[in-house]
Amino acid sequence: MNKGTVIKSTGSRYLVKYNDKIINCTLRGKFKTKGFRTTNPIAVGDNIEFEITDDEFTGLIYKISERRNYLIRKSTNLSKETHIIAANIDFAFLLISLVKPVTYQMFIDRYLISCEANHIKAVLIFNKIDLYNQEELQQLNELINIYSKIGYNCIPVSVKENININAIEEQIKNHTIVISGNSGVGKSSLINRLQPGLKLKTSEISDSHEQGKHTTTFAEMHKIGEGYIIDTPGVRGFGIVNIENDQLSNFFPELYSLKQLCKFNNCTHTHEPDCAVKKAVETGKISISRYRNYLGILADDSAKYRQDNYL
Ligand SMILES: Nc1nc2c(ncn2[C@@H]2O[C@H](COP(=O)(O)OP(=O)(O)OP(=O)(O)O)[C@@H](O)[C@H]2O)c(=O)[nH]1
Ligand SMILES: [Mg+2]
Ligand SMILES: [Zn+2]
Repeated sequence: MNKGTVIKSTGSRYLVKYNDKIINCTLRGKFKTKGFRTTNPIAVGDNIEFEITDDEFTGLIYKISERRNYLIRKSTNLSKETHIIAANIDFAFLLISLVKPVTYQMFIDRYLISCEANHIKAVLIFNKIDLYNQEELQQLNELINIYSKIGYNCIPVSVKENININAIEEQIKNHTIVISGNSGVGKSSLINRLQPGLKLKTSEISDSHEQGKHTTTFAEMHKIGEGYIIDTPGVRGFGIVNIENDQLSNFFPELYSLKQLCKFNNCTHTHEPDCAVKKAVETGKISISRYRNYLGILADDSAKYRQDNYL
């Protein structure tokens, strides 16, 4: 049996990197992921075992190695089905833009919760700073302030104007990275900037809606220097998977770190007396926008299943 890594998946076919070759593989039989339903049993980044079939460049996948971690989201409206975005990653980059298109803070928070729950270090990259006006630059500063204070690396960049791209290279080094974000924020453009030879397809955002056009349609892993970066299709929302309400606050680092100081050890930081989190919100130690998003996700359980409410 040969061991390889999935670098692209198009539903029924998988491109597998094996030494310096690319093998076009299919699955042998049915693969099920334990514990939940998913639209894709094998994701980009999975290490698999396969056998070469008729010719040198096609193969059959027999086995997936255990995943170190994976990034997962709900796939469609009201669906219980989930989609594994990528597996075995060192950092999850979230590419954000404050204009054309606007990334909402609720989207950022849902993404971060998913990363925390799956033990993946997230990095927030704010792109298109060349387009920001005074007000948007102020908003940028506020967001960087909020998120860097609670431990997330924040990198403001302009892919277009080549500003601060070296900070991203510094973060990639020899790691494996997945990059996510709304359609049109510049994920593929960033990868082209890091490795111009790739010539990934990009397109202008639409004039009327200022939204991306879903240009990238399949996740794919690309080599960048000594590391790897997985480009993914843009998404509108990031549905949280398998997190119960009583666990939710554990995935907000600033809430989690105060939990011990609440009067009740099962405090949900909503109505309870002597709640250290509520006190910290009042004194401004915890960001009100983060706390509001926490309450929003808690209160509207069904929001976990509704795309429109992810914003
Ligand atoms: N002004 C400006 N435009 C940018 C910047 N980065 C990317 N763009 C433009 O944004 C548009 C969308 O870029 P893409 O790279 O296709 O976006 P994407 O995130 O890959 O989109 P999907 O594949 O649809 O998810 C393109 O027209 C880019 O030229 C930037 O820093 N500043
Ligand atoms: Mg793209
Ligand atoms: Zn509390």
